[in-house]
Amino acid sequence: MSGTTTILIGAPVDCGKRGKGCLMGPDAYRVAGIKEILTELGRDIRDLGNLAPGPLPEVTPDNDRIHAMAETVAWTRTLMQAGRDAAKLGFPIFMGGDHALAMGSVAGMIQHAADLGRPFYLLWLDAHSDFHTPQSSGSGNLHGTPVAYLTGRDGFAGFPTLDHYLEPSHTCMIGLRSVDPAERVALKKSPVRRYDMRAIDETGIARPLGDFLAEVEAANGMLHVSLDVDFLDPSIAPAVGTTVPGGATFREAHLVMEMLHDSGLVTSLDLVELNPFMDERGKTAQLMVDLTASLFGRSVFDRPTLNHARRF
Ligand code: Z70
Ligand code: MN
Ligand code: MN
Ligand code: MN
Repeated sequence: MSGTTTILIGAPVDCGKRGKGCLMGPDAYRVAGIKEILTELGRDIRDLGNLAPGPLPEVTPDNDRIHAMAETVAWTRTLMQAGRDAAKLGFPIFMGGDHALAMGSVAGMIQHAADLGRPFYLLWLDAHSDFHTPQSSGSGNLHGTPVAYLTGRDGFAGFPTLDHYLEPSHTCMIGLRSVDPAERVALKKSPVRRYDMRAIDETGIARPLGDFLAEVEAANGMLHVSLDVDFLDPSIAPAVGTTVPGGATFREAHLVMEMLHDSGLVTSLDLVELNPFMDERGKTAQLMVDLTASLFGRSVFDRPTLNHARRF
């Protein structure tokens, strides 16, 4: 991980779906001690506080199912700029907020990587593929669309046009178990790498992740990790709007974070979909912070061999 400065960006985005509560996420991470825990791991923390979306643009949604498009566009602009600025100073952590925030956070990181002339990669840890366009989305919830937007799929008129888009082949989704038919059709035609829970059961989670990390390393890429609470099994992470059974276990999730740490490749992170209103005595917020600690190097013992990318 480059440098020691970590920039906490509060992104209380709550417009990506109808159910409310993700706006409390950033403060729940602070209460769970994100700053103190990362400080202990040697990071120099700057907390930018909670951002607010800019002025609402005049936009016309593609269809009347789409929920809160203007607000989502405003957040996308704000987070793209804030992320781009933060990435010049250190490692940005976007504390969500729902997954619609990734339209801005990841867009900013893509532009930052392009500024540096480095290839950009995205690891999407989620039960969902979030690969809908505004046309294919049945729910109209824009938190189900960021990967489609970021890879430059058609249908996002009114959203910011990007100078650089994400290469679909540089995207890896792990944890999938709720993919809608239209997303499945689109993914089938796309080189996005995707691993569902069956793949994890068959090979373990280390293999697909190790393969992807080896590719990022070979390309000298920058890697953004977008961690959706529902990647985790709801028994360990209940604080989420729609629970999907069969998620990653505590040990799988920590292993992912430990491997990411050892790879040294991760340059930015989203923590998304935490709904503290649905939590049980803060356990989900605490787990997300503990996983972040693993990503920043917390471990029981030092490992003699770094670079898990080559070990699986
Ligand atoms: C479904 C939709 C979704 C959560 C993303 C679900 C999207 N594919 N849900 N994250 N929790 O509505 O588009
Ligand atoms: Mn998601
Ligand atoms: Mn999800
Ligand atoms: Mn490539």
